[in-house]
Order: sequence, then structure tokens, then C-alpha cells
Amino acid sequence: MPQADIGFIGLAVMGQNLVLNMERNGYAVAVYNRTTARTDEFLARHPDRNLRRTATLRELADCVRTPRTIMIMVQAGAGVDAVIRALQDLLEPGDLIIDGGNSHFKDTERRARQLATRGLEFMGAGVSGGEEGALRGPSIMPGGAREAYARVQDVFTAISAKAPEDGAPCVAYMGPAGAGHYVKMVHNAIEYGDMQLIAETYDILRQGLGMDNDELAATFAAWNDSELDSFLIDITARIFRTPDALTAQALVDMVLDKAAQKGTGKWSSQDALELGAPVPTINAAVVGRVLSSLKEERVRAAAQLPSGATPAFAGDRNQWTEDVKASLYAGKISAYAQGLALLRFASAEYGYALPLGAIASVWRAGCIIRARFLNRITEAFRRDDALPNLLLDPEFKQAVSARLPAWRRVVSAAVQTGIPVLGLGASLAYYDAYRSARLPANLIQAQRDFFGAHTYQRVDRAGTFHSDWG
Ligand code: NBP
Repeated sequence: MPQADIGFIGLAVMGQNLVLNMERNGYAVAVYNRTTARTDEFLARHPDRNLRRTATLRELADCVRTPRTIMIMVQAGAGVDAVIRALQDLLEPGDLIIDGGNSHFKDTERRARQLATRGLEFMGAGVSGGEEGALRGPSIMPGGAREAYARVQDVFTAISAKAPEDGAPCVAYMGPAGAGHYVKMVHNAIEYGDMQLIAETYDILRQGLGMDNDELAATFAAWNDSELDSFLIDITARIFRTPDALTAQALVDMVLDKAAQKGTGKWSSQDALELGAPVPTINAAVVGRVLSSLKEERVRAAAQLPSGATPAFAGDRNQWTEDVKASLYAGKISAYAQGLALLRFASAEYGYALPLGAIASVWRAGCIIRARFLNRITEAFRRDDALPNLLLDPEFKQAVSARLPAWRRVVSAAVQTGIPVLGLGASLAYYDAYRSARLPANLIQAQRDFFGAHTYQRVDRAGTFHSDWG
């Protein structure tokens, strides 16, 4: 085989499938994995592909044409640093390293700075879609120097998902340095929010309306033919239909209710707090997973703490189901509005100049949050690329306001029934706080000035004031 077009490091699920995707699109790929047995096992399963085995990083560097493009897909954190440390001495100025894993954007910026001192290009490229997406077409969010992106634009375009509506590739240049990994982080945070909202909706339908798994499957499947059409709603319907291989139960009922996390949701919440960006639904989703993990403590508390609840989902069950659907859609819009607003804050603070319309567009296919309504979000930012908040777009404003009565009914009834709605409640409270010309923060300022002489501003004149209270 002549020199490979791309070198690829990391042959776990994501790496293997990305390599197969690149090869299918006509690229010759030289592959390397720390544990060579994994490389051999991979190549043995794909003997007829245009892939080149390498057992050392030196071999990998030697068989990729220059200037080299080498993509890393290993465990985020120490794994990426270890690979870069070993690789950097084998490369030459002008070579490009792409980290396609879920790295923290600040790590990406640090690595880019460090590699620049050696004349090496570095890109952080978020890749979404799980193993299936990696194979068939992921959504790709690359960040780094524009010239570096120009070098990989063709391969990324070739392997990316294509939006079903217009065939547009789900990849776009996100901005400098850590911009790509920032956008991927927020993508995952929106995913957290979306999953939390869907899980609470499931709880309401199950506990509040008494739906069994068959009815849940039918309900979510029907919703997937509506404005809620999305990957997550689709798989939710399919989950309720999946039997357990070990018992006579539905598999979902045999899954322990402890949600795990790998960090991207938490990173988003942490950075949002740093930036002063309100993302309560994302925070609630992270907290929801943390609370779920306290299983043993919750079981003990369940035996001790009364609910004081009164069943509130009485009356027309079909109407309630419609209301729950409306509240899920409104909650989703609020969650996406928060995530996109966080991107706007980050854009200003880090100088990323993030293209919000293009971001919504590359999320339309390939990724976990792919959904029909991302077309509408794309259009909203096409209408106004300086839109401060998705909730202010005329179409989304109309979509939410039409659902407000149902959204309030559902959140109220869930609260009365004692069903926890961390995400749905936070989404609605965000909406109400965001549309409040006057919040009770005047009292907080008064308290701060009372006990700490922290001063306050007045509504009727300029300046800073301190008063003797009480
Ligand atoms: P993992 O995150 O499970 O990582 C396993 C890979 O990292 C193996 O190739 C392993 O080599 C390699 N590796 C480790 Br661990 N430490 C290393 C080190 N010090 N030096 C060299 N190689 C090292 O794989 P994954 O699930 O395919 O994910 C890869 C990246 O993509 C991660 O950042 C992940 O967050 C991200 N991502 C994953 C998904 C998904 O659905 N799984 C989706 C989107 C993004 P070994 O074989 O020698 O142990």
C-alpha cells in the first residue's frame, strides 16, 4: 500500500468505526492502538479494507504522507496527553493532530498552545453519534486553525452524516482552539437535559396516568411522528418494547435506576456557572443523575418520608397525554434555548465567534440530539443570527405560548402528585424568570446590604447606595 492519507490512533468502538467510515469513503488509513492485539483483531475482521497495520507510533508516523494528518480517538484526559507526548517527537512542523474524543475544551487549548511551540497543528473535533454514528456518519464539530480545518474538510465532509432535509453534511468549522470541543460539550449537556425531560415524562405517564410499557411504547412512537420527532424519542419507544432475555419482564423494568455520567454535562454546568450563564435544565439533569445514584439512601428515605401528595392527574386521560406531550416539547425548547445561550456566552468570553445557525444545522443528523425541530432552530438563526435567545424567535415564541397552559397544568399536577420534575420544573421556571421584567432580586440586594453592607443600586437614580436597614 502506498503512503496512507491519514494515521489513526485508538481502535476502541468509536475509533474502529470512524476508520471503517473513512476507508469506505476512499481514504487509505494507517491504524495504531496501544494494545496491538486490538489492532490485529480489528484488521482480521476487515481483511479486504485499505488499512495499514502499524505496531508502533514510529511506524505510524513513517507511513502517513506528509504533511501528516493523525487523528486520535482514545480515552479523554490522561490517555490523550500520553499519546501526544509520545507522538510529538515523531512528527514534523506542519503536521496536524486531531483529537476526536470528548476532551475538556481547556485541555484542548492547552495542548494546542503546547504543540504550536513545535510548529505542530492541533484540532479538537467533537464527534457525536455513538458507535453507529461513527460508522454510518457522525455529526462533527471541529475547532482549531481555519487552515487546519481546510486540510481535513474533505474527509470530514465525506464521513459525516447528511441532513435528510437537504443532504447538507453535518460538519462545520466551529472556531479556534477549543471551540469544537466546547460545542460538543454543550451538545452533550443538551442531551442530558433532553434525556432528563423524557425520563420525567415517562414517570408522569407511568405514575400519574398509569400507563404500562405497551402503552408507553405506543405513545412515544406516536409522538415520534410529530414535532417531537427525534432519535431520543424513537429509541425511547423501542426501549419499552424490548423484552428481558433473563426474565419475563420488560428489560427497562430490570434496569437499576442509577444513572451514570462521564462528565460533559457537569463540565457544562461548571463552565456555565463560571460564565454566569443560566442553564437550570442542564444543571437539573446533572443533579438528577447524581440524586439517582444515591439509590440506597433514597430507598431508606422512601420508607421514612411522607409524600403529602394528592393525585392530580384525574379526568380525561387523552387530554392529559396531550398536555404531557406539549409540556415535553416546551421543556425541550427551553433546554435548547439555555444550551444555545450558553454557547453565546462562551463565544463572547472565549472569542470563539461560534456560528449558532451552523451548529444547529450540524446537529440535524448523525448525533444523539438529532431532531426534526433542529431544522426550525437552524431557520431561527438564519432569520436572525444575533438572536439573543431561542425563546425570542417568533416561531418558537408561538410554539411555547401555545403550550404554556398545558405545561403549567402538567408541572403543577406532577408537583401535587409528588412526582419529581427537576427538569420540567427548571425549564418552566427558566422561562418564567427570563420573561420577568422584575424579579425579587431587589430583596436579595436589600438583605446583602443589610447584613454585609454590600450596597445596592436604585430603580430611580444612578449610583451605589448603602442604607441602615431596620
Ligand atoms: P474509550 O474511551 O473506552 O478508550 C479506549 C481507547 O483508549 C483504547 O483504544 C485504549 O487503548 C486507548 N487508551 C487508553 Br484507555 N489509555 C491510553 C493511553 N494512555 N495511551 C494510548 N491509548 C490509550 O474508547 P471509545 O468509547 O471508543 O471513545 C473514544 C473517545 O471518543 C473518548 O474520548 C470518548 O469520550 C469519545 N466518544 C465516545 C462515544 C461513545 O459512544 N463511546 C461517543 C462520542 C465520543 P487500549 O486498547 O490499549 O486500552
